[in-house]
Amino acid sequence: MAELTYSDLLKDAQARLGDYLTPSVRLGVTGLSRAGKTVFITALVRNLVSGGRLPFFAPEAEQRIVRAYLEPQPDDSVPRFDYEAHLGDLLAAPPRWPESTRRISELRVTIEYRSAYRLKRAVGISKLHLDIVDYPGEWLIDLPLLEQDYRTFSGEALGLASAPSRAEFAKPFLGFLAGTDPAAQEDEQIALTGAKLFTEYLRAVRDGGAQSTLAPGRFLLPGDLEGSPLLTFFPMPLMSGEKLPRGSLAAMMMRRFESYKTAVVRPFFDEHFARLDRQIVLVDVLSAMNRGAEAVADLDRAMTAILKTFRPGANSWLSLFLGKKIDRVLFAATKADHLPASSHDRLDALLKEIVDEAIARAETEGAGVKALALAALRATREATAKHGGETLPCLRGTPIKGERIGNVTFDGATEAAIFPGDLPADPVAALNAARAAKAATLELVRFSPPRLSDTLADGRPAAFPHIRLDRALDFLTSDYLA
Ligand SMILES: Nc1nc2c(ncn2[C@@H]2O[C@H](COP(=O)(O)OP(=O)(O)OP(=O)(O)O)[C@@H](O)[C@H]2O)c(=O)[nH]1
Ligand SMILES: [Mg+2]
Repeated sequence: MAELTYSDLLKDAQARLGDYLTPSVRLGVTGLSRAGKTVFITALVRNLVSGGRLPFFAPEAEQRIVRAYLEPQPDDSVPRFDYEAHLGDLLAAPPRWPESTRRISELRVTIEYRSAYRLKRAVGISKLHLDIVDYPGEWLIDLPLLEQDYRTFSGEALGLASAPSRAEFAKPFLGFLAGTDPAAQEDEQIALTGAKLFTEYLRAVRDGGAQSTLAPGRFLLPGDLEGSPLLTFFPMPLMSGEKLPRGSLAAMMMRRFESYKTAVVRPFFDEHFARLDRQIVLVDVLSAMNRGAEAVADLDRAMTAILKTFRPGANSWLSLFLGKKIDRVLFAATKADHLPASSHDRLDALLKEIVDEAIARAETEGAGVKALALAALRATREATAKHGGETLPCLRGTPIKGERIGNVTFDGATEAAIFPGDLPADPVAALNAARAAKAATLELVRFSPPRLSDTLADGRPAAFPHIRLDRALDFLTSDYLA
Protein backbone atom coordinates (compact mmCIF):
# COMPACT_ATOMS: atom_id res chain seq x y z
CA MET A 1 0.00 0.00 0.00
CA ALA A 2 1.34 3.43 -0.90
CA GLU A 3 2.35 5.52 2.11
CA LEU A 4 0.87 8.91 2.84
CA THR A 5 3.32 11.64 2.01
CA TYR A 6 3.54 15.08 3.58
CA SER A 7 2.18 16.48 0.38
CA ASP A 8 -0.89 14.20 0.63
CA LEU A 9 -1.46 15.31 4.20
CA LEU A 10 -1.07 18.93 3.21
CA LYS A 11 -3.58 18.50 0.38
CA ASP A 12 -6.02 16.84 2.76
CA ALA A 13 -5.61 19.65 5.29
CA GLN A 14 -6.15 22.22 2.57
CA ALA A 15 -9.27 20.45 1.38
CA ARG A 16 -10.66 20.32 4.93
CA LEU A 17 -9.83 23.96 5.53
CA GLY A 18 -11.40 24.87 2.18
CA ASP A 19 -14.53 23.00 3.18
CA TYR A 20 -14.54 24.66 6.56
CA LEU A 21 -14.41 28.03 4.86
CA THR A 22 -17.28 27.22 2.49
CA PRO A 23 -20.37 29.04 3.75
CA SER A 24 -23.36 26.93 4.63
CA VAL A 25 -27.03 27.55 5.11
CA ARG A 26 -29.11 25.24 7.31
CA LEU A 27 -32.62 24.87 6.01
CA GLY A 28 -35.19 23.29 8.30
CA VAL A 29 -38.04 21.48 6.55
CA THR A 30 -40.94 20.70 8.81
CA GLY A 31 -44.67 20.09 8.82
CA LEU A 32 -47.03 17.77 10.60
CA SER A 33 -47.26 14.15 9.67
CA ARG A 34 -48.11 13.63 5.92
CA ALA A 35 -47.69 17.36 5.13
CA GLY A 36 -45.28 16.51 2.29
CA LYS A 37 -41.77 16.92 3.78
CA THR A 38 -40.16 13.87 2.22
CA VAL A 39 -41.56 14.54 -1.25
CA PHE A 40 -40.57 18.20 -0.97
CA ILE A 41 -36.93 17.47 -0.12
CA THR A 42 -36.61 14.69 -2.69
CA ALA A 43 -38.07 16.85 -5.48
CA LEU A 44 -36.05 19.90 -4.45
CA VAL A 45 -32.76 18.02 -4.45
CA ARG A 46 -33.59 16.23 -7.70
CA ASN A 47 -34.32 19.50 -9.46
CA LEU A 48 -31.18 21.11 -8.07
CA VAL A 49 -28.82 18.32 -9.08
CA SER A 50 -30.45 17.90 -12.48
CA GLY A 51 -30.27 21.64 -13.10
CA GLY A 52 -33.63 22.12 -14.71
CA ARG A 53 -37.16 23.48 -14.43
CA LEU A 54 -36.39 26.24 -11.94
CA PRO A 55 -37.14 29.46 -13.90
CA PHE A 56 -38.10 31.46 -10.79
CA PHE A 57 -34.96 30.52 -8.87
CA ALA A 58 -32.92 33.65 -9.67
CA PRO A 59 -29.39 32.17 -9.75
CA GLU A 60 -30.62 29.43 -12.09
CA ALA A 61 -32.53 31.88 -14.30
CA GLU A 62 -29.38 34.02 -14.50
CA GLN A 63 -27.47 30.88 -15.50
CA ARG A 64 -25.06 31.30 -12.62
CA ILE A 65 -25.43 27.78 -11.18
CA VAL A 66 -22.48 25.68 -12.33
CA ARG A 67 -23.57 22.39 -10.71
CA ALA A 68 -25.09 20.94 -7.57
CA TYR A 69 -24.24 17.59 -6.01
CA LEU A 70 -24.67 15.59 -2.82
CA GLU A 71 -21.90 15.49 -0.27
CA PRO A 72 -21.53 13.82 3.13
CA GLN A 73 -23.39 15.83 5.76
CA PRO A 74 -21.49 17.60 8.55
CA ASP A 75 -23.33 16.02 11.51
CA ASP A 76 -22.32 12.41 12.11
CA SER A 77 -24.95 11.85 14.79
CA VAL A 78 -27.99 12.66 12.64
CA PRO A 79 -29.35 9.99 10.26
CA ARG A 80 -28.94 10.84 6.60
CA PHE A 81 -32.07 11.72 4.61
CA ASP A 82 -32.47 8.63 2.44
CA TYR A 83 -32.66 10.50 -0.84
CA GLU A 84 -31.86 7.51 -3.06
CA ALA A 85 -34.56 5.32 -1.49
CA HIS A 86 -37.24 8.02 -1.77
CA LEU A 87 -36.18 8.72 -5.33
CA GLY A 88 -36.30 4.99 -6.04
CA ASP A 89 -39.95 4.89 -4.92
CA LEU A 90 -40.89 7.76 -7.20
CA LEU A 91 -39.05 6.25 -10.17
CA ALA A 92 -40.42 2.72 -9.64
CA ALA A 93 -42.87 1.19 -12.13
CA PRO A 94 -45.57 1.88 -11.18
CA PRO A 95 -44.35 4.89 -9.18
CA ARG A 96 -45.23 5.03 -5.48
CA TRP A 97 -45.09 7.78 -2.87
CA PRO A 98 -42.22 7.41 -0.36
CA GLU A 99 -42.98 5.83 2.99
CA SER A 100 -43.72 7.86 6.05
CA THR A 101 -40.62 8.99 7.95
CA ARG A 102 -40.67 9.44 11.68
CA ARG A 103 -37.41 11.02 12.75
CA ILE A 104 -34.98 13.78 12.02
CA SER A 105 -32.66 13.40 9.03
CA GLU A 106 -30.23 15.53 7.15
CA LEU A 107 -28.78 15.91 3.66
CA ARG A 108 -26.05 18.17 2.28
CA VAL A 109 -26.24 19.54 -1.25
CA THR A 110 -23.27 21.55 -2.42
CA ILE A 111 -23.99 24.24 -4.98
CA GLU A 112 -21.25 25.69 -7.16
CA TYR A 113 -22.15 29.02 -8.68
CA ARG A 114 -20.79 32.16 -10.26
CA SER A 115 -21.33 35.19 -8.14
CA ALA A 116 -23.47 38.06 -9.38
CA TYR A 117 -20.68 40.37 -8.16
CA ARG A 118 -17.80 40.92 -10.52
CA LEU A 119 -15.13 41.05 -7.80
CA LYS A 120 -16.28 37.81 -6.22
CA ARG A 121 -16.55 36.21 -9.64
CA ALA A 122 -12.95 37.18 -10.44
CA VAL A 123 -11.74 34.92 -7.61
CA GLY A 124 -13.39 31.94 -9.28
CA ILE A 125 -16.38 29.73 -8.78
CA SER A 126 -18.11 30.10 -5.40
CA LYS A 127 -19.54 27.31 -3.30
CA LEU A 128 -22.41 26.98 -0.84
CA HIS A 129 -23.39 24.03 1.33
CA LEU A 130 -27.14 23.70 1.61
CA ASP A 131 -27.79 21.55 4.67
CA ILE A 132 -31.38 20.37 4.65
CA VAL A 133 -32.80 19.16 7.96
CA ASP A 134 -36.10 17.26 7.89
CA TYR A 135 -37.82 17.05 11.28
CA PRO A 136 -41.38 16.29 12.41
CA GLY A 137 -43.61 19.31 13.06
CA GLU A 138 -44.74 17.46 16.18
CA TRP A 139 -41.34 18.30 17.72
CA LEU A 140 -41.82 21.96 16.96
CA ILE A 141 -45.15 22.02 18.76
CA ASP A 142 -43.22 20.98 21.90
CA LEU A 143 -40.95 24.03 22.02
CA PRO A 144 -43.45 26.23 23.91
CA LEU A 145 -43.27 23.66 26.75
CA LEU A 146 -39.83 25.06 27.54
CA GLU A 147 -41.59 28.17 28.79
CA GLN A 148 -44.19 26.29 30.82
CA ASP A 149 -44.15 24.61 34.20
CA TYR A 150 -46.19 21.50 34.92
CA ARG A 151 -49.04 23.50 36.39
CA THR A 152 -49.43 25.71 33.29
CA PHE A 153 -49.08 22.74 30.97
CA SER A 154 -51.79 20.86 32.91
CA GLY A 155 -54.14 23.85 32.93
CA GLU A 156 -53.85 24.31 29.17
CA ALA A 157 -53.99 20.63 28.28
CA LEU A 158 -57.06 19.99 30.44
CA GLY A 159 -58.76 23.17 29.18
CA LEU A 160 -58.40 21.89 25.61
CA ALA A 161 -59.48 18.38 26.56
CA SER A 162 -62.78 19.66 27.89
CA ALA A 163 -63.51 21.85 24.84
CA PRO A 164 -66.73 20.68 23.14
CA SER A 165 -64.93 19.49 19.99
CA ARG A 166 -62.60 17.24 21.99
CA ALA A 167 -64.58 16.22 25.04
CA GLU A 168 -65.84 13.08 23.32
CA PHE A 169 -62.29 11.90 22.55
CA ALA A 170 -61.12 12.84 26.04
CA LYS A 171 -63.90 11.06 27.92
CA PRO A 172 -61.95 7.94 29.04
CA PHE A 173 -58.97 10.06 30.14
CA LEU A 174 -61.09 12.66 31.95
CA GLY A 175 -63.06 9.82 33.60
CA PHE A 176 -59.78 8.34 34.84
CA LEU A 177 -58.66 11.74 36.20
CA ALA A 178 -61.93 12.19 38.04
CA GLY A 179 -61.17 9.03 40.02
CA THR A 180 -57.49 9.82 40.67
CA ASP A 181 -56.24 11.89 43.60
CA PRO A 182 -53.17 14.01 42.75
CA ALA A 183 -52.12 13.84 46.41
CA ALA A 184 -52.21 10.03 46.49
CA GLN A 185 -48.98 8.05 46.85
CA GLU A 186 -46.99 7.88 43.58
CA ASP A 187 -47.63 4.69 41.69
CA GLU A 188 -46.07 3.48 38.44
CA GLN A 189 -49.16 1.52 37.40
CA ILE A 190 -51.41 4.57 37.76
CA ALA A 191 -48.83 6.63 35.84
CA LEU A 192 -48.81 4.05 33.04
CA THR A 193 -52.60 3.86 32.83
CA GLY A 194 -52.99 7.64 32.82
CA ALA A 195 -50.27 8.15 30.21
CA LYS A 196 -51.84 5.48 28.01
CA LEU A 197 -55.30 7.07 28.20
CA PHE A 198 -53.84 10.54 27.63
CA THR A 199 -51.94 9.28 24.56
CA GLU A 200 -55.05 7.57 23.20
CA TYR A 201 -56.92 10.84 23.53
CA LEU A 202 -54.18 12.74 21.67
CA ARG A 203 -54.20 10.10 18.96
CA ALA A 204 -57.97 10.20 18.60
CA VAL A 205 -57.87 13.98 18.14
CA ARG A 206 -55.22 13.63 15.47
CA ASP A 207 -56.99 10.77 13.70
CA GLY A 208 -60.16 12.82 13.84
CA GLY A 209 -58.49 15.13 11.34
CA ALA A 210 -56.81 17.74 13.54
CA GLN A 211 -53.92 19.47 11.80
CA SER A 212 -52.38 20.58 15.05
CA THR A 213 -50.90 18.07 17.36
CA LEU A 214 -51.24 18.78 21.01
CA ALA A 215 -48.06 18.74 23.06
CA PRO A 216 -46.23 16.64 24.08
CA GLY A 217 -45.38 15.73 20.50
CA ARG A 218 -43.39 12.60 21.35
CA PHE A 219 -46.51 10.96 22.77
CA LEU A 220 -47.66 10.49 19.18
CA LEU A 221 -44.22 10.05 17.64
CA PRO A 222 -42.27 8.28 20.39
CA GLY A 223 -39.51 6.73 18.22
CA ASP A 224 -36.83 5.32 20.51
CA LEU A 225 -38.59 6.70 23.58
CA GLU A 226 -41.48 4.23 23.36
CA GLY A 227 -42.24 2.97 26.87
CA SER A 228 -39.71 5.28 28.53
CA PRO A 229 -40.63 6.95 31.87
CA LEU A 230 -40.00 10.21 29.99
CA LEU A 231 -43.32 9.61 28.23
CA THR A 232 -45.12 8.21 31.27
CA PHE A 233 -46.89 11.28 32.60
CA PHE A 234 -50.14 13.15 32.03
CA PRO A 235 -51.69 16.48 33.05
CA MET A 236 -53.54 16.69 36.38
CA PRO A 237 -55.94 19.30 37.75
CA LEU A 238 -53.98 21.36 40.30
CA MET A 239 -54.91 24.48 42.24
CA SER A 240 -52.56 27.39 41.65
CA GLY A 241 -50.17 27.82 44.56
CA GLU A 242 -51.01 24.37 45.91
CA LYS A 243 -47.90 22.60 47.18
CA LEU A 244 -47.39 19.12 45.78
CA PRO A 245 -46.76 16.68 48.64
CA ARG A 246 -43.47 14.75 48.43
CA GLY A 247 -43.92 11.27 47.07
CA SER A 248 -47.34 12.11 45.64
CA LEU A 249 -48.58 11.17 42.19
CA ALA A 250 -48.72 14.85 41.16
CA ALA A 251 -45.10 15.37 42.26
CA MET A 252 -44.09 12.34 40.21
CA MET A 253 -45.91 13.71 37.15
CA MET A 254 -44.24 17.08 37.60
CA ARG A 255 -40.81 15.47 37.84
CA ARG A 256 -41.37 13.51 34.64
CA PHE A 257 -42.72 16.53 32.81
CA GLU A 258 -39.53 18.41 33.75
CA SER A 259 -37.42 15.43 32.61
CA TYR A 260 -39.26 15.38 29.30
CA LYS A 261 -38.30 19.01 28.84
CA THR A 262 -34.64 18.55 29.77
CA ALA A 263 -34.06 15.20 28.08
CA VAL A 264 -36.22 15.57 24.97
CA VAL A 265 -37.31 19.10 24.14
CA ARG A 266 -34.23 21.03 25.16
CA PRO A 267 -31.73 18.86 23.24
CA PHE A 268 -33.85 19.21 20.08
CA PHE A 269 -33.84 22.96 20.60
CA ASP A 270 -30.09 23.22 21.23
CA GLU A 271 -28.80 20.67 18.75
CA HIS A 272 -31.16 21.30 15.87
CA PHE A 273 -33.67 24.12 16.03
CA ALA A 274 -31.35 26.85 17.32
CA ARG A 275 -28.85 26.09 14.54
CA LEU A 276 -31.24 26.65 11.65
CA ASP A 277 -30.87 29.69 9.39
CA ARG A 278 -34.01 29.28 7.32
CA GLN A 279 -37.20 27.35 7.75
CA ILE A 280 -39.98 26.08 5.54
CA VAL A 281 -43.17 24.87 7.22
CA LEU A 282 -45.29 22.68 4.97
CA VAL A 283 -49.00 22.83 5.60
CA ASP A 284 -51.66 20.64 4.07
CA VAL A 285 -54.23 23.44 3.82
CA LEU A 286 -56.27 21.65 1.18
CA SER A 287 -56.92 18.56 3.22
CA ALA A 288 -57.84 20.73 6.22
CA MET A 289 -60.41 22.49 4.05
CA ASN A 290 -61.47 19.17 2.69
CA ARG A 291 -62.21 17.96 6.23
CA GLY A 292 -64.23 20.98 7.34
CA ALA A 293 -64.41 23.62 10.06
CA GLU A 294 -62.80 21.70 12.96
CA ALA A 295 -59.72 20.92 10.91
CA VAL A 296 -59.40 24.55 9.79
CA ALA A 297 -59.67 25.75 13.41
CA ASP A 298 -56.94 23.29 14.39
CA LEU A 299 -54.78 24.57 11.58
CA ASP A 300 -55.22 28.14 12.88
CA ARG A 301 -54.13 27.04 16.32
CA ALA A 302 -51.11 25.14 15.00
CA MET A 303 -49.96 28.10 12.91
CA THR A 304 -50.15 30.45 15.89
CA ALA A 305 -48.14 28.02 18.02
CA ILE A 306 -45.56 27.59 15.27
CA LEU A 307 -45.18 31.33 14.72
CA LYS A 308 -44.62 31.84 18.41
CA THR A 309 -41.60 29.57 18.22
CA PHE A 310 -40.12 31.30 15.17
CA ARG A 311 -41.05 34.84 16.03
CA PRO A 312 -41.29 34.87 19.80
CA GLY A 313 -42.58 38.03 21.47
CA ALA A 314 -39.90 40.26 23.02
CA ASN A 315 -40.33 38.93 26.57
CA SER A 316 -40.43 35.31 25.71
CA TRP A 317 -37.92 32.79 26.98
CA LEU A 318 -37.34 31.53 23.46
CA SER A 319 -36.38 34.95 22.15
CA LEU A 320 -33.50 35.05 24.62
CA PHE A 321 -32.02 31.89 23.19
CA LEU A 322 -33.06 32.22 19.60
CA GLY A 323 -31.74 35.70 19.05
CA LYS A 324 -32.05 36.58 15.39
CA LYS A 325 -31.04 33.24 13.96
CA ILE A 326 -33.90 32.17 11.69
CA ASP A 327 -34.45 35.22 9.52
CA ARG A 328 -36.80 33.77 6.89
CA VAL A 329 -39.74 31.46 7.39
CA LEU A 330 -41.77 30.21 4.47
CA PHE A 331 -45.20 28.71 5.05
CA ALA A 332 -46.07 26.59 2.05
CA ALA A 333 -49.45 25.09 1.25
CA THR A 334 -48.49 21.75 -0.29
CA LYS A 335 -50.17 19.62 -2.97
CA ALA A 336 -51.39 22.62 -5.00
CA ASP A 337 -51.58 20.27 -7.98
CA HIS A 338 -54.98 19.19 -6.62
CA LEU A 339 -56.36 22.49 -7.94
CA PRO A 340 -56.29 23.98 -11.46
CA ALA A 341 -53.76 26.74 -12.21
CA SER A 342 -56.47 29.39 -11.91
CA SER A 343 -56.64 28.61 -8.17
CA HIS A 344 -52.92 28.63 -7.32
CA ASP A 345 -52.77 32.38 -6.65
CA ARG A 346 -55.95 32.01 -4.63
CA LEU A 347 -54.40 29.28 -2.50
CA ASP A 348 -51.38 31.58 -1.97
CA ALA A 349 -53.73 34.35 -0.85
CA LEU A 350 -55.71 32.03 1.39
CA LEU A 351 -52.61 30.77 3.18
CA LYS A 352 -51.35 34.34 3.49
CA GLU A 353 -54.61 35.26 5.21
CA ILE A 354 -54.22 32.34 7.67
CA VAL A 355 -50.60 33.30 8.34
CA ASP A 356 -51.40 37.02 8.80
CA GLU A 357 -54.11 36.22 11.30
CA ALA A 358 -51.76 33.85 13.14
CA ILE A 359 -49.05 36.57 13.18
CA ALA A 360 -51.56 38.93 14.82
CA ARG A 361 -52.67 36.28 17.35
CA ALA A 362 -49.11 35.30 18.18
CA GLU A 363 -48.33 39.01 18.68
CA THR A 364 -45.17 38.81 16.65
CA GLU A 365 -43.76 40.76 13.76
CA GLY A 366 -44.29 39.30 10.34
CA ALA A 367 -40.88 40.31 8.98
CA GLY A 368 -39.24 37.57 6.93
CA VAL A 369 -42.42 35.46 6.84
CA LYS A 370 -43.88 34.50 3.46
CA ALA A 371 -46.75 32.29 2.30
CA LEU A 372 -46.80 30.30 -0.92
CA ALA A 373 -48.82 27.51 -2.54
CA LEU A 374 -46.73 24.78 -4.17
CA ALA A 375 -46.66 21.21 -5.36
CA ALA A 376 -43.23 19.67 -4.87
CA LEU A 377 -44.10 16.96 -7.35
CA ARG A 378 -46.87 17.62 -9.76
CA ALA A 379 -49.09 14.57 -10.12
CA THR A 380 -51.68 16.15 -12.43
CA ARG A 381 -51.76 17.96 -15.76
CA GLU A 382 -53.98 20.86 -16.73
CA ALA A 383 -56.59 19.97 -19.29
CA THR A 384 -59.95 21.15 -20.50
CA ALA A 385 -63.12 19.20 -20.94
CA LYS A 386 -66.39 19.97 -22.70
CA HIS A 387 -69.36 19.91 -20.40
CA GLY A 388 -72.82 20.91 -21.59
CA GLY A 389 -71.38 22.97 -24.45
CA GLU A 390 -69.01 24.76 -22.05
CA THR A 391 -65.20 24.32 -21.93
CA LEU A 392 -64.10 23.79 -18.34
CA PRO A 393 -60.60 23.62 -16.85
CA CYS A 394 -59.90 20.24 -15.29
CA LEU A 395 -57.03 18.12 -14.04
CA ARG A 396 -55.81 14.84 -15.47
CA GLY A 397 -54.11 12.35 -13.21
CA THR A 398 -54.38 8.84 -11.82
CA PRO A 399 -56.36 8.81 -8.57
CA ILE A 400 -55.03 6.41 -5.93
CA LYS A 401 -56.82 3.07 -5.70
CA GLY A 402 -59.96 3.29 -3.59
CA GLU A 403 -60.39 7.09 -3.91
CA ARG A 404 -63.95 8.09 -4.71
CA ILE A 405 -65.91 10.92 -6.28
CA GLY A 406 -69.65 10.53 -5.99
CA ASN A 407 -70.33 6.89 -6.77
CA VAL A 408 -67.18 6.35 -8.85
CA THR A 409 -64.41 4.40 -7.11
CA PHE A 410 -61.01 4.57 -8.82
CA ASP A 411 -58.88 1.48 -9.47
CA GLY A 412 -55.46 3.10 -9.13
CA ALA A 413 -54.49 2.39 -12.75
CA THR A 414 -56.86 4.47 -14.84
CA GLU A 415 -56.29 8.09 -15.64
CA ALA A 416 -59.24 10.38 -15.10
CA ALA A 417 -60.25 13.99 -15.74
CA ILE A 418 -61.34 15.63 -12.50
CA PHE A 419 -63.17 18.90 -11.88
CA PRO A 420 -62.07 19.83 -8.40
CA GLY A 421 -63.76 23.23 -8.61
CA ASP A 422 -62.06 26.59 -8.08
CA LEU A 423 -61.31 28.33 -4.83
CA PRO A 424 -63.34 31.54 -4.41
CA ALA A 425 -61.46 34.63 -5.61
CA ASP A 426 -61.71 36.33 -2.23
CA PRO A 427 -59.44 34.54 0.29
CA VAL A 428 -61.31 35.90 3.32
CA ALA A 429 -64.60 34.66 1.94
CA ALA A 430 -63.04 31.27 1.14
CA LEU A 431 -61.65 30.98 4.63
CA ASN A 432 -64.85 32.04 6.32
CA ALA A 433 -66.76 29.51 4.26
CA ALA A 434 -64.33 26.77 5.30
CA ARG A 435 -64.53 27.86 8.95
CA ALA A 436 -68.30 27.85 8.93
CA ALA A 437 -68.75 24.66 6.94
CA LYS A 438 -69.87 21.59 8.83
CA ALA A 439 -68.60 19.43 6.00
CA ALA A 440 -65.99 19.69 3.29
CA THR A 441 -65.81 22.79 1.09
CA LEU A 442 -63.78 21.08 -1.62
CA GLU A 443 -64.03 17.61 -3.01
CA LEU A 444 -60.54 16.29 -3.61
CA VAL A 445 -59.01 12.95 -4.49
CA ARG A 446 -55.44 11.85 -3.86
CA PHE A 447 -53.37 11.08 -6.95
CA SER A 448 -50.63 8.55 -7.60
CA PRO A 449 -47.24 10.07 -8.36
CA PRO A 450 -46.72 10.86 -12.06
CA ARG A 451 -44.72 8.53 -14.29
CA LEU A 452 -41.29 10.12 -14.33
CA SER A 453 -38.33 9.48 -16.54
CA ASP A 454 -35.02 9.04 -14.80
CA THR A 455 -32.74 10.28 -17.55
CA LEU A 456 -32.92 12.50 -20.59
CA ALA A 457 -31.94 11.27 -24.05
CA ASP A 458 -28.35 12.47 -23.44
CA GLY A 459 -28.11 10.51 -20.18
CA ARG A 460 -28.37 13.46 -17.82
CA PRO A 461 -30.88 13.11 -14.94
CA ALA A 462 -34.33 14.45 -15.83
CA ALA A 463 -35.90 17.22 -13.75
CA PHE A 464 -39.28 16.58 -12.09
CA PRO A 465 -42.47 18.58 -12.69
CA HIS A 466 -43.57 20.85 -9.85
CA ILE A 467 -45.54 23.98 -9.07
CA ARG A 468 -43.65 26.94 -7.61
CA LEU A 469 -40.94 24.86 -6.02
CA ASP A 470 -38.47 27.28 -7.62
CA ARG A 471 -40.10 30.28 -5.91
CA ALA A 472 -39.76 28.55 -2.56
CA LEU A 473 -36.09 27.80 -3.22
CA ASP A 474 -35.58 31.38 -4.35
CA PHE A 475 -37.02 32.89 -1.15
CA LEU A 476 -35.08 30.47 1.05
CA THR A 477 -31.63 30.51 -0.54
CA SER A 478 -31.07 33.06 -3.33
CA ASP A 479 -29.43 35.72 -1.18
CA TYR A 480 -26.81 33.15 -0.14
CA LEU A 481 -26.01 32.64 -3.81
CA ALA A 482 -25.45 36.27 -4.75
N1 LIG B 1 -50.36 15.32 -5.55
C1 LIG B 1 -49.37 15.51 -4.68
N2 LIG B 1 -49.34 14.79 -3.56
C2 LIG B 1 -48.32 14.99 -2.69
C3 LIG B 1 -47.30 15.95 -2.92
N3 LIG B 1 -46.45 15.93 -1.88
C4 LIG B 1 -46.92 15.00 -1.02
N4 LIG B 1 -48.05 14.42 -1.51
C5 LIG B 1 -48.90 13.40 -0.86
O1 LIG B 1 -48.75 13.50 0.54
C6 LIG B 1 -48.26 12.28 1.08
C7 LIG B 1 -47.29 12.56 2.19
O2 LIG B 1 -46.11 13.12 1.66
P1 LIG B 1 -44.70 12.94 2.43
O3 LIG B 1 -43.71 13.75 1.70
O4 LIG B 1 -44.40 11.53 2.69
O5 LIG B 1 -45.10 13.67 3.78
P2 LIG B 1 -44.23 13.78 5.13
O6 LIG B 1 -44.50 15.13 5.69
O7 LIG B 1 -42.82 13.42 4.86
O8 LIG B 1 -44.97 12.68 6.00
P3 LIG B 1 -44.39 11.89 7.28
O9 LIG B 1 -43.05 11.36 6.88
O10 LIG B 1 -45.41 10.84 7.52
O11 LIG B 1 -44.33 12.91 8.37
C8 LIG B 1 -47.65 11.53 -0.10
O12 LIG B 1 -47.68 10.15 0.14
C9 LIG B 1 -48.54 11.98 -1.24
O13 LIG B 1 -49.72 11.22 -1.25
C10 LIG B 1 -47.38 16.72 -4.14
O14 LIG B 1 -46.55 17.60 -4.44
N5 LIG B 1 -48.44 16.46 -4.97
MG1 LIG C 1 -41.57 12.09 5.68
